[in-house]
Amino acid sequence: MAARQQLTPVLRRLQLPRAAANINRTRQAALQQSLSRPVRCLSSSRPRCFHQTTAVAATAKHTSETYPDIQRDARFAQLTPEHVAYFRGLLGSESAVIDGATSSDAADDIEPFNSDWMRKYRGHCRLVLKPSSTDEVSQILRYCNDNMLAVVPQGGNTGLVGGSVPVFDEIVVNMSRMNRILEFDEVSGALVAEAGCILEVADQFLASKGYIFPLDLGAKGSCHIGGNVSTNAGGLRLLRYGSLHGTVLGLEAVLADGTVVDDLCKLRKNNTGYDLKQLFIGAEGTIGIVTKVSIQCPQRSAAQNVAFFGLESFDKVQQAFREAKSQLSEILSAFELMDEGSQALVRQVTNNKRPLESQYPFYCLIETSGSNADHDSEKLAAFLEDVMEKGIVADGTLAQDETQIKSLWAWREGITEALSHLGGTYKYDVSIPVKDLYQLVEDTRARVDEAGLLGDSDEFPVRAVVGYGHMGDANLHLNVSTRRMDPRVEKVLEPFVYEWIAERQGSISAEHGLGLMKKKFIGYSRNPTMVGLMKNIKNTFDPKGILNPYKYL
Ligand code: FAD
Ligand code: 2HG
Ligand code: ZN
Repeated sequence: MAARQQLTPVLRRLQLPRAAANINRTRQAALQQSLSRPVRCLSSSRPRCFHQTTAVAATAKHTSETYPDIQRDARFAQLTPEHVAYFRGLLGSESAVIDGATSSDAADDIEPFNSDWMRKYRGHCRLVLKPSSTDEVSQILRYCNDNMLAVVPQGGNTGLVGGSVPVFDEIVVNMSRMNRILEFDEVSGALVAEAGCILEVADQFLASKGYIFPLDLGAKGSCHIGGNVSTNAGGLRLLRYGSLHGTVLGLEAVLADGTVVDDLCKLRKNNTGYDLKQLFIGAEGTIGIVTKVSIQCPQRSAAQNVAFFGLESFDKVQQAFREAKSQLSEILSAFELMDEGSQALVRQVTNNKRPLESQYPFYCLIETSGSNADHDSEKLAAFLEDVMEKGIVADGTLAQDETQIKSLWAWREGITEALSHLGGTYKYDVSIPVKDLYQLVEDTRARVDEAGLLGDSDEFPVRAVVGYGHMGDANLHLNVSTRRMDPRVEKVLEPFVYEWIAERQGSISAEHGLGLMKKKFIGYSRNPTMVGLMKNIKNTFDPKGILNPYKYL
């Protein structure tokens, strides 16, 4: 707090008058001077430290109640004590089998595997299996296929579309015990690890070798790399490192009948027929269980810098993005967008001090990663100076050390978690041409408001309609934050949002996948021929349909 008071004048000097398009000479000199000195204005509280108690129900309604039109597939067998005995015999250790089928004591232990991260989807699973090897996964699936037992592959269970939990009594095959790092080539940067390895663990291992995992996201402390591959997760640095379709070198997966597909290539180049591994990237557990992943990891940058700034309009956000690409080019590693509504909710939940003195309709977070700290921070400061001078950015701050970098990132990474403390959230993860990106938030807000559902007091189900996301990838997260779930809200939002996206040839799922949530809506982004081809692929890999049934295919 003392530090903040002391340094506030520096911040003020950084701030331009709201309408300023040009900057006079004296001001320019002051700005130059202040930008060349690092700013210390950030909250000292730890990121992701939430004070408000959750308004979300401790347990969700069962999915089977919420979606009465989905019926249990009668072809699937009911679990019997004989089935459970087989799995106990196979997996041995007590902790590898959570059995709620033959014992009623396991109800509490099973619950976390039945409910998703948002507490929006909840299944009736009575058996959780935790294999520790590819061979065990293979034997589990072969047995399930022979006995018509349906299965849900599960990683860290952080998915946001209801794909990772059962709908009825499917068996959960949880991958958390297959968590070993198997190989790392310090020359090529190829990492091979088991699917249940936690993303942050893999990244920390790589940090010790001077490398970085080419994916980063807010759920890194819980999600698995197998889950990341299965959802084709995008995250915060796709702008720099590209999608998993490019960085995954190979994988190992087990098909529904127990066949092990060994495509654990460690080479960047391999043009030998169809690239079948690509089918598993983003398949969401519908065609096989990913057991191992081989991935190309880039060198970790020696220097990281972060800037956070406020802007008056979405038009200015687009201008700032163009300038960032041209001025920061090869060192730019993230360009993230947050609107004022999303930041107000983070503030409401965390009580943390805002990075900037005033409030603006939009904020951007820019990260650079390069090899020379001084050079990169000079470049970033010069960029910030330039965009402020041109009247594109109204106010900005540069992080000075690791703690400040983390604090600034928390204003972006912490949005999803903050909203989860405030009630339910309707989430739409879309990509559309950048020029239209924020219009969706405005149109949705107007629509919810017109329906009389949006307001500041308790009588209104919707608290706020906010937008944020990966500006660098034209990926918007439209979040409708509610005080309670209310069917009227969903009716106003769906299919409106999907129609809006389809009219602009956008994608109704940029990075989270389809899961159960978007099952009905796949047709807004994929034509019948493509959906038909997907079904053919599903039938080839999983002819009895035991893998993740009821989800998007
Ligand atoms: P799960 O949630 O367990 O499963 C997801 C899907 O993959 C399910 O369909 C499941 O059946 C399948 N699956 C899991 N493991 C396997 C396997 N080994 N083999 C076959 N199928 C499998 N996503 C992004 O893309 N970008 C983000 O920036 C991002 N940020 C997030 C921030 C927060 C706070 C949270 C809670 C989520 C975020 N997500 C994000 C969503 C989620 O973290 C990702 O989708 C992640 O990749 C899921 O990994 P998981 O291990 O938790 O998978
Ligand atoms: C993010 O970018 C994640 O923060 C989650 O993809 C987005 O909660 C969301 O809608
Ligand atoms: Zn995202």
